[in-house]
Amino acid sequence: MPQGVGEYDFVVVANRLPVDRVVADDGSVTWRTSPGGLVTALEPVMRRAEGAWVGWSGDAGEAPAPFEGDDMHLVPVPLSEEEVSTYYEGFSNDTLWPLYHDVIAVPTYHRAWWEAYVRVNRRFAEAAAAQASEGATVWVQDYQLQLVPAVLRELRPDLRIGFFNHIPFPPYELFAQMPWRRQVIEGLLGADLVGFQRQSDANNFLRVCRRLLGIDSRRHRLQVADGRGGTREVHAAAFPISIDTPAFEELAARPSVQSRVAEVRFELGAPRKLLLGVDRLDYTKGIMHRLKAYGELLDDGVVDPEDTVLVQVATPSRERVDSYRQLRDEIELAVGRINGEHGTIGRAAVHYLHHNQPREEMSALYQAADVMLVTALRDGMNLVAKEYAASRLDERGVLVLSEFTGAADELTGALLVNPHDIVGLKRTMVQALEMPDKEQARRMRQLRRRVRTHDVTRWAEAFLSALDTGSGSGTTVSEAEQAATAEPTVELAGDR
Ligand code: GDG
Repeated sequence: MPQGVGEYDFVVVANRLPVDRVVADDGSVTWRTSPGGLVTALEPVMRRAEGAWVGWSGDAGEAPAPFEGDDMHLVPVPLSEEEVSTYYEGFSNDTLWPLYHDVIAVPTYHRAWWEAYVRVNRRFAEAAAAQASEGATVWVQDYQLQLVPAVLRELRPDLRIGFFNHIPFPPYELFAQMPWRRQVIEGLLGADLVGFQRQSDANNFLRVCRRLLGIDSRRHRLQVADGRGGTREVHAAAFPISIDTPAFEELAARPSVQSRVAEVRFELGAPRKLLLGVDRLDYTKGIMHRLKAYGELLDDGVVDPEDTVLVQVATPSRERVDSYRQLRDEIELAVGRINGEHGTIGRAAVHYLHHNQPREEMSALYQAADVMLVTALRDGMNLVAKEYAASRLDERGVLVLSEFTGAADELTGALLVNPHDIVGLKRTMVQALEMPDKEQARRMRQLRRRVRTHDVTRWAEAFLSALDTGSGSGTTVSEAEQAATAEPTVELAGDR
């Protein structure tokens, strides 16, 4: 009989619980749903499943006792101040995040951070093992918890374990930098199903397994040792995440949001054209490239600040990590320069908002924007691109979308750009600003069709049914693609 059997048939394990702590004036504590890509995506799934969610509350120190949230049992995992800085800000956000995003920033490798990562991953796995019923399904989320599947399997071989990676999975040549690369892969291989955003991410993972561990894969299946002298199968495939499309449509149609759309444009001085960027303030999002292109269009006189404005929402993120502080300074310097040169009294060229917007305001901004700029240098999916499409009930607006986002594989109605090519980006921005209504409608219909037929419910169902049956297919990797990447295994000293 497995140890520590709990009562929940479905358990999500994620770095964060989907809540923020709110302290009232009288000192009483309540919990409010918090924004963010992962929460936005899983909230509707959890509501239906009535399972348990294991995660960190967001506050360092002792964890609160488990409590009931909206139709789910919430199980806080404690992180000390030191672990927030080593496991979370350090290894997760300053080692893995830059390494998995094409080393746009230089990853930092610290042994003490790795040790904290191992310790905290074990803690999450133990907490999940204590909640899961006999034979339960456990769905582990994201790069902060890559060792959880293997620890969980060791503790509870009876479980069905899925892992979904929300961020890109890097090519072997970059992944190989990591001193603890074998341990990370072995951690992931504890799962029955490892899901990725894009086909190329799944390909990268399979290639890393082959080169580092010599594991052969037939189609998208890997044969790994089961620890009892036999083998078991691990399935790797792409499951592109999406949004709760009906909820975005309902929000967009609300009369209060509709009147806010007109108000936003009026408050911005009734510009002829409004461009919008919405991102967490992160170096992966290409905010500087976008500002550079926009600034040059103003300098060149191609765009007139009298009739065109850019609104950039840059939500605060990871503010204690150095590279994020530096980026904030760079962005604010660039915005200041553009406004200094092209703004007039009462009319800024760039409206920059560095604070969280309510959902209603986000919807109004999406609907007010003629051009949505998503210029990420690397992004697992990018939900903002999909939210923009879902919000455009009027079938107007143009999405300028980086080819380095997962969303670019699906949103063929967008104008695709390489954000590093500033000339190309400027040209595409002008094309978007000048696009006739008819072409806007044609392209927007494609975008909307895609997000309506492929919403977050479908994503979760596809993943969970593949996990359940072991036979399901995400977007699987063809044998031809795998053959094209066949390479020898590397054996280097120090890999253990
Ligand atoms: C990771 C991956 C992947 C942002 N500002 C506000 C706000 N948001 C919401 C957006 C959107 C979410 O946050 C951001 O999601 P993204 O997908 O754009 O990016 P990441 O946060 O980097 O998410 C990403 C995602 O996980 C899911 O797998 O797509 O590639 O990096 O939903 O709307 N929401 C509100 N106010 C804000 O100011 N209400």
